[in-house]
Amino acid sequence: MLLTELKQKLDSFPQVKLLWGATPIVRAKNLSKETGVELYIKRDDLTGLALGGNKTRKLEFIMGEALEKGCDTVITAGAVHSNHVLQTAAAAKKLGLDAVLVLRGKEENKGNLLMDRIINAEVRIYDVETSRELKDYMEEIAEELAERGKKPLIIPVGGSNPTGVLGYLRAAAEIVGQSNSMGLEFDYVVTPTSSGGTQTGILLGLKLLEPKIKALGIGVGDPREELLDDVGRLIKETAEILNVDEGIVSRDELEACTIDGYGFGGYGTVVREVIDLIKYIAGQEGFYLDPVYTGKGFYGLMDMIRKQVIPPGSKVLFVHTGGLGGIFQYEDIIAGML
Ligand code: 5PA
Repeated sequence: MLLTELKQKLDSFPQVKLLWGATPIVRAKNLSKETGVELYIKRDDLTGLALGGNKTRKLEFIMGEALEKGCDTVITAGAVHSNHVLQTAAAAKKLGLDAVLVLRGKEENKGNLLMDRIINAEVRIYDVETSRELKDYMEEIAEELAERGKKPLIIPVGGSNPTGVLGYLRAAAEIVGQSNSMGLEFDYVVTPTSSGGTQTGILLGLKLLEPKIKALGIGVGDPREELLDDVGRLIKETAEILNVDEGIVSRDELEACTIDGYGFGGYGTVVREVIDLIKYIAGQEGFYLDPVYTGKGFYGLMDMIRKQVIPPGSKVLFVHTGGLGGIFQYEDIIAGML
C-alpha cells in the first residue's frame, strides 16, 4: 500500500489531536559504536500528553470515537502503575470528559497513581491478580453511570482494540516517512509488547508499507499464548476496519516476530538486571527506560544483538514507548538496587 493511501485511510476515522507532532528518531551514537549495529530510538516517550508514551497515539482515535458517540465519561483499567490509565485520564480531562480508573495493586500515592490523583480522576482499586479480571468491574461501573444518566465508554486495558491500533498504524506510517526523508532503511523495528496494540499497529503498518522490515515485539512477562491470541485477533479486526486482507500476517509469522524470554518472572516484576541496564543506557545516551516495559524490551534487544540473532551491521529502530512514571512507582525497590 502507498504511504499516502494509508495516511488517507487513517484520516477518515474519527480522531482528536493529542500529540504535539511527529516524535523524533534519534541515533544512539554510543550504543551503536559499542554494539556494532546502527541503533536508532523513536522517542514515543515524548508525545506531549502527561508523562508521554505510546497510549497518546491510541487515544487520538479512541477519544475521537468517544466524542463521536457523544460519551461524557471514559472508564479504563490497569495496574496501579499503569501508564495507559494516566494517559487516558489526561486525555479525558483535556477534552472535558470524566475518567474512572479501575485499578489493581497496592494503593500508595506515588508514581502514576499519584499523577492520577493530581489530575483528579476517579480512582477505584480492586483486589484481583490480573488486569483482565477488571473487565467485569468496568462493566458494573458503566451500568451504574448509565443509571445516573451518564454516557460512558469502556476502553479496554492498554487501549488495545482496533480503534487504538489505528494510532500505531499511524506511527508505522510516520516511521516510514521519516526513514525515507532521513535516507535510512531499517532492517528491524522493535517494540515492547503487553496488551498487544502497539505491536499490532507496527506489524500491520510495516507489512502494508515496507514488508521487508522485520517488526519484533518483545514480551514483558505476559503469558505468551494470551499475547499471541490477542495480537492475532487485533490484526484480524483491524484489517477488517481498514478493508485489507485479514490473513495478511500468518500465525507462523506472528509467532516468529513475538519474542519471549525477557519477562524476568512475569509482568510487573522489577529486577536487578533491568535496573542495571536502565542505569547503563541513561549513562550512555541520556534517556531513561522504565522498569516494566521499555527496560525489559531493550534488555531483549541488547541480548539479541549480543547473540547475533540481530546480525552486526543491521539498522535497528527501537520504539521508546514511555513509562517514566514506573521509575517513581518503584522508587524504593530501584533505590535499593543502585
Ligand atoms: C505499555 C503498556 P501495548 O500494551 O500496546 O502492548 O504496549 C506495551 C507498553 N510501553 C509499552 C509502555 C510504557 C507501556 O505502558 N501499558 C499498559 C498500561 O496499563 O500502561 C497496557 C499495559
